[in-house]
Amino acid sequence: MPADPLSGDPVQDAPEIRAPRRSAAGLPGVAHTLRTAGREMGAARAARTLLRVNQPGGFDCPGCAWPEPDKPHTAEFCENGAKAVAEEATRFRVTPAFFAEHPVAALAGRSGYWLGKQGRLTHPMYLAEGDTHYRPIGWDDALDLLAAELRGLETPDRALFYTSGRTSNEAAFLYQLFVREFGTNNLPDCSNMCHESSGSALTETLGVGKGSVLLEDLYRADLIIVAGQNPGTNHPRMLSALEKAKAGGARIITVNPLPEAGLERFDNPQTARGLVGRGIRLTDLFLQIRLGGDQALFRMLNKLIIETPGAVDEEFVREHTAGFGELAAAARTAGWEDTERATGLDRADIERALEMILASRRTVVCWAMGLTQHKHAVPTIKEVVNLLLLRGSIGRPGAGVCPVRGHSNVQGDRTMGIVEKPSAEFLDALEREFGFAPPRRPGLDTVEAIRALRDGRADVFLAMGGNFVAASPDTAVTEDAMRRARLTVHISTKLNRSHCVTGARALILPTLGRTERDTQAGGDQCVTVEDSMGMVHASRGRLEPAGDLLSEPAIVCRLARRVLGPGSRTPWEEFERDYSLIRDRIARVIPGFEDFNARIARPGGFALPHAPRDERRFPTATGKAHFTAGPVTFPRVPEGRLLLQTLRSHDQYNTTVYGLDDRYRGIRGGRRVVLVNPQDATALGLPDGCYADITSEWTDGTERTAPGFRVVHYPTARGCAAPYFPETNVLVPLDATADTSNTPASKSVVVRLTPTGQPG
Ligand SMILES: Nc1nc2c(c(=O)[nH]1)N[C@H]1C(S)=C(S)[C@@H](COP(=O)(O)OP(=O)(O)OC[C@H]3O[C@@H](n4cnc5c(=O)[nH]c(N)nc54)[C@H](O)[C@@H]3O)O[C@H]1N2
Ligand SMILES: Nc1nc2c(c(=O)[nH]1)N[C@H]1C(S)=C(S)[C@@H](COP(=O)(O)OP(=O)(O)OC[C@H]3O[C@@H](n4cnc5c(=O)[nH]c(N)nc54)[C@H](O)[C@@H]3O)O[C@H]1N2
Ligand code: SF4
Ligand SMILES: [Mo]
Repeated sequence: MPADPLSGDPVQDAPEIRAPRRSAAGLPGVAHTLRTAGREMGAARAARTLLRVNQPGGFDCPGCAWPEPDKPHTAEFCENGAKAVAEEATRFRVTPAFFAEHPVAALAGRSGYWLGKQGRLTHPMYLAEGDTHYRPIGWDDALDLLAAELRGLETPDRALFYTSGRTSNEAAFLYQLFVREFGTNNLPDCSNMCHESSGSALTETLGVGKGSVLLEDLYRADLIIVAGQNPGTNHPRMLSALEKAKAGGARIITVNPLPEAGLERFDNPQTARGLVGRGIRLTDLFLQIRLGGDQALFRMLNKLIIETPGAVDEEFVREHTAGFGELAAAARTAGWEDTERATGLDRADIERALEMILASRRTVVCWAMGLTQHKHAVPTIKEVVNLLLLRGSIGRPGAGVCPVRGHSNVQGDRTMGIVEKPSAEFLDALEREFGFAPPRRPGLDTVEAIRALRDGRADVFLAMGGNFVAASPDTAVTEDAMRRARLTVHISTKLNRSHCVTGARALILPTLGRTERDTQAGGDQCVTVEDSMGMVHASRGRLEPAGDLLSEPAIVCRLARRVLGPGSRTPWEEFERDYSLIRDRIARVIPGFEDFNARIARPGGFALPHAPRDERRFPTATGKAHFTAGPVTFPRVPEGRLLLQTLRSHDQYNTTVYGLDDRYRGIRGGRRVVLVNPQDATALGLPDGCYADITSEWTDGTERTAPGFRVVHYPTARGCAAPYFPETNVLVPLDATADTSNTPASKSVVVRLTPTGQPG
């Protein structure tokens, strides 16, 4: 059996293939939830803990960023939320004894799945230069060591400060404050690989880089378009919201190369009918689009809207927008032949979509990684905005843009200033409040950070959560780059690959998760998060901490005091003692957080202001919403090649693999599968169940191979293929990124499949 060149794991994990399911959740989902949670957490503890997810006084689900409804049920979580909780609240532990037993080189040979299953990190650990094992280190020594390294840098810009999106608002605010007081804007984050394209497109066109709808808007919509998103797996409770919207008369168009289980049918496990019945059909029109065809689709729809008398909301366009003429001129040139080629859709389907759009006064478009991770992601999302502007569906109840965010607080982290290219207003506000001059030079994003490490322009890499080497593109290049660092440091809850592929020296700083009690000198603390719809609320964990852990805010405060010394006027010690003092400062720096402490006392929290939604005000340079009209593009794929997207199975959270099954897609017991349209597979000589190597071909002539994937004949769009990440990140070239947002284009990789073995 061949070994994976990076992990050394056997690559043929012999997945079993069955027919995909058409509906999501229902009884199998409930059974699965209880089984997983019980195994990791123990049955009684699991039951007690899960009852506090998303409840007032409880903790925020560490899964995705989908908002809670105002009046929660007693069981306000989904199967994948329960898995996220179980993964964090597991009984298993990675102790100093574990590290004594396993050399780092051996850990680097294990799969991410195995590493994650070992349990929670319990002690700070240090890997000295040339040493074979991590050894325990005290908190003071660990932080002294890191501080000395940072202070010794030639310039603060030689340090990189990554953030993943689970970090609370309080920790994120302190972290960026420390990093800027230290003197750099090098704050790459997971958003750079995620919704950066949405932020870029929305800021330019609407003036606010966030979604403009609340849950109530979904319930009031006439039409919801879900493009490039798989909510059944990644935002499961969105299906309950879609169900409710349908009950209120909404229709749903799904745009996706894959027929995804939940969007087809949904068995709501919180209703008796959903548990035992056949579920409700959610999608009214399924547009099985080719990867990367969305810009062409939306441009054609916009052309048809403009050409239909009375279809454009002229009053809205006149009062609130600029650039209509340019869009109208560009749209005129859109032709059916090109549109059909780009989208793989036929004219009749697009015309049916048009009818549904024209019949709707209140339209919401939801999207996720299917739109953001393409070379032309930003213009694609701008084309979505064009459609909503043409119809006046921005700043009207029941209508708007809904980029559905990933990590549970990734949106909040951005609001708190985790951004490598901060606005001048934000820096001015920090300067006023804290009395230091923040650096004005733009910092490095994720891809630029990898280049800096690769090229010897950075020495220290510090991560607030996440699994940078596994989540980032071009695994071989990224791992090589990381090995060139002088010191790599991870503030983490669970063991992962980033702890095994390190710089010359490495530290693991174990931290509290959402589910755990956070006790400081000032008493038990809560933190806050912001969901995908800009709702902010408190989160309070109750479980006993898993080991000798410090909270994320405490780690930042203690590090900041060591690095900045007495010269810092920031009251780091007080911030560590009492998080409400951090919130008082947030309230003074970030608009929308006035009376922060008082307002989180209210169950459900509060909504941040959103000018386009609340008052049809567009804080762009011109004060208007902008139509945009760039050229339409789509990925070209040479003969005999396929266009590959890398996506999530139902049994993972990004790089955290919960299990080896993708129940909805009929895959069991393995992850190295690639879904291919049966006609394409047959034409390429790839029988169902055969094994193949996947090789990506990049424009500079370089090739990258991921060996040993089982080919699954699957009803995806023609010309397209889909395996899971992170195994296939090795195929995504570092330079293959979206224009403007620099997000890795991990949903459009040109590949060829080379058969290596017959069906087993
Ligand atoms: N259980 C679970 N929940 C999660 C996560 C997880 O890993 N596991 N991750 C979290 C994070 S960080 C994020 S960002 C979100 C991700 O949520 P999603 O974006 O739903 O995640 P993906 O699995 O990447 O799925 C992309 C979807 O877009 C479709 N797609 C791909 N390319 C195209 C295209 O060109 N056009 C169109 N129209 N569709 C396309 C795919 O077929 C797939 O259905 O989920 C969050 N929630
Ligand atoms: N090919 C490909 N690559 C992708 C994507 C894709 O679709 N295709 N998606 C991209 C996207 S959308 C994203 S968001 C990124 C995700 O990139 P990351 O956010 O970097 O990765 P995760 O796998 O979510 O990080 C998991 C680790 O976070 C740590 N952790 C968990 N909870 C906590 C906590 O509360 N505090 C701290 N300090 N640590 C914690 C644990 O140690 C765990 O191992 O991956 C990106 N990479
Ligand atoms: S939808 Fe997301 S936030 Fe809600 S319970 Fe499920 S994983 Fe957690
Ligand atoms: Mo994400």
